[in-house]
Amino acid sequence: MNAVATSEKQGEVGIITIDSPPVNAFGIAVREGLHGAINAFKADDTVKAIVVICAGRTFFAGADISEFGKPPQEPLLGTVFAGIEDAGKPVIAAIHGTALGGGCEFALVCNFRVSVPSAKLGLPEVKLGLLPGAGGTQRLPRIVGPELALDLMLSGRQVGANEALKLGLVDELVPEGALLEGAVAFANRVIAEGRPVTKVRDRRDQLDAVADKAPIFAAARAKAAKASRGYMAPENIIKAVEAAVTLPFDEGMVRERELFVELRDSTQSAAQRYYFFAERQGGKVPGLPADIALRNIAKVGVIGAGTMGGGITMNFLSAGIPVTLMEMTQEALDRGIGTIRRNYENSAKRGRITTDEVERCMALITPSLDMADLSDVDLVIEAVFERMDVKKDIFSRLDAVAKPGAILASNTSFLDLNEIAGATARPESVIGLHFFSPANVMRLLEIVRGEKTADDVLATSLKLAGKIGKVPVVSGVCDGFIANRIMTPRREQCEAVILEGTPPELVDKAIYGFGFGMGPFATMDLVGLDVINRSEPYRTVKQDLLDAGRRGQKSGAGYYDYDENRKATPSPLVANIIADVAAERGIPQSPPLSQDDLIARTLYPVVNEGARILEEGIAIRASDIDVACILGYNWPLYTGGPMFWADSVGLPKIVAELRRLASIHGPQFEPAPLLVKLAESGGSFTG
Ligand code: T1G
Repeated sequence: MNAVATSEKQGEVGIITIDSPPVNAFGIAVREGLHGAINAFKADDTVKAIVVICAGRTFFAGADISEFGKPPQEPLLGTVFAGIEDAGKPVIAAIHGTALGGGCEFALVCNFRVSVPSAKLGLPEVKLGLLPGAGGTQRLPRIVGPELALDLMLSGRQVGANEALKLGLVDELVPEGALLEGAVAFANRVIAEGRPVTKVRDRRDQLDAVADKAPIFAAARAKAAKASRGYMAPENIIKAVEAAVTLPFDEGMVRERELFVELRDSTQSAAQRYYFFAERQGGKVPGLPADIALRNIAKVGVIGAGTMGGGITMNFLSAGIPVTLMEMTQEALDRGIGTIRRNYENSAKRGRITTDEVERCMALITPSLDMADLSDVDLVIEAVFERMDVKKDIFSRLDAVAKPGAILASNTSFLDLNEIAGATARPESVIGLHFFSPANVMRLLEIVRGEKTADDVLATSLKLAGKIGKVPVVSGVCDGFIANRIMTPRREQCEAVILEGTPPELVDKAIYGFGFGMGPFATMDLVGLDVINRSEPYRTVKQDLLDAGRRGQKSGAGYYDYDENRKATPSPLVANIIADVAAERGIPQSPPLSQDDLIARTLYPVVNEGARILEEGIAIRASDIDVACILGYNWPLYTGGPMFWADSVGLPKIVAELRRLASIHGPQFEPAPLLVKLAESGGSFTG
């Protein structure tokens, strides 16, 4: 045993308590302590049953993700679990909080599981590019059957204790706050009743319940092909469950280990484990005192009830924070509030919230047509037109009515926040809160720190981000902040290469094949070419298409032609327009680029922009850039984001290609000094 594991006896019940903040992950200290304690009780004949419980906020939350990639240290989790299985006496898992991954697998090794009703169990390894590698793929199907086991492991979703009880994942629920008492009482009953000590490994009833299992696996593969295109882990999970239903347990465990190691050693899993921590780094700002006093945000004002203002409002309503929602006209206000209600009602129809919760959220809205109504709120978020004159006017008037200490935030997506702050007498209380549309769905929140933004305003905003379920990334002030700025080169290069002779459908194929949800031209057709149309000082394909009435899918034609089912086909007319524009602009033609060359041409400049964002101090760390791209632009998670991906490609290779592109297309491709420095020194962005 050791500091994290303590043992005590209550009568014939041995109790092992593990206390390893923050989440009792199975790090080496926990494994050593638990293994030692189990062995001690195994050898103690006065102990007739063992209860394992965790202190703090949760039962074991799984393996210690930070230990992956380091040399494995005995006792491995498998060794600890073997000790449990061979204890020769009943072992009861006492569950609270979130028994996840190895924590859930631990519970499955135990002979019995008791839980408080608020606890949740799950096998989320797929989110880390892994599979449950401590017997979960072999034991879970033996309890809930292969079909539900596949659903739980492929989705990584958690199940509440009540559902777990129904599924047989938990044997008994005990009252909240009385977990240990309940578990010990359960143990004493097991002893008194002389209950047979069954092992999950020996059960086959659920495996044999369905004779023909082929359809189960076919359905799982079909679903994974859609939901997890490009990810390795789902197929390995499916293979491991196939082993569970076809092989004896021990052979199934060997197969599970093979499939787990393949994933553990993959770049995809390294990327997804990196991302797990990256999301949690975004809210950490060097130099911000941990004990800084935060401003109290009890009431929020939102100016603008349009798409963004309405979505922003919902974040606060759903977190139980009242919002005064202000618009210029009653009609706009009614429309905005109507959209909010419709959104909530749609969620209720899908069973995501109850109708009571819809009404509770709607009751938190105070409609307003007068800025004076914002005099009692603690934070105002402006979400109106992206025009500096409009924003400066609003902030100047807002400054006059908002109470002292109120935070004034802009949702601007690219305007200069310092200039906006300059329109007020409280620049220290001005900050950017850049939500991504749809604001009530997208988890990314870029928190834009102005030159004069006070530390407590920044700290308050970071805390608030967590309260409303957002993942914060702190950005300095520049055009486009982090996500929009870094992804601009991809749009620019995609639009450039079609003028050089590579058709849009090949560009879309490359970007989609890399792992983005859609190619850029298909996306523009989906969104509508007229929705975001920058006016350029030269002729563009996009403007020609708009002039020809080709506004995208909604008009039956855009970069592609669409049939009545909106099936896209390349358009000869578009090809002619592209050739025309290229000729008029004197753009040299070349054979269509290969898929690899298209990825280099369109995404290496994104990496280069990321290096510049770091050099300028706009982003605090490379992983913040990765979080912003993955959450803001659906950059494929299994690559880790542009900066992690660049490290996996190799920075010298990227520098060489950028220099080659610069020699052909001009200095905009020249690699940033930081990128060159890291490439030449063998460094990395995310190492
Ligand atoms: N390993 C290491 N650190 C972890 C961790 C883990 N498993 N889980 C959380 N942390 C850290 C986290 O980085 C943060 O640190 C702090 O704990 C609080 O986390 C063999 C191979 C448990 C639901 O995937 O889902 O088991 O930032 O901010 O919102 O088959 O953490 O404070 O320094 O998220 O209350 C499987 C991952 C692992 C669970 C709590 N397990 N964790 O959420 O707090 S692989 C998981 C979570 C495995 C086996 C396989 C959540 C949480 P810091 P937090 P939270």
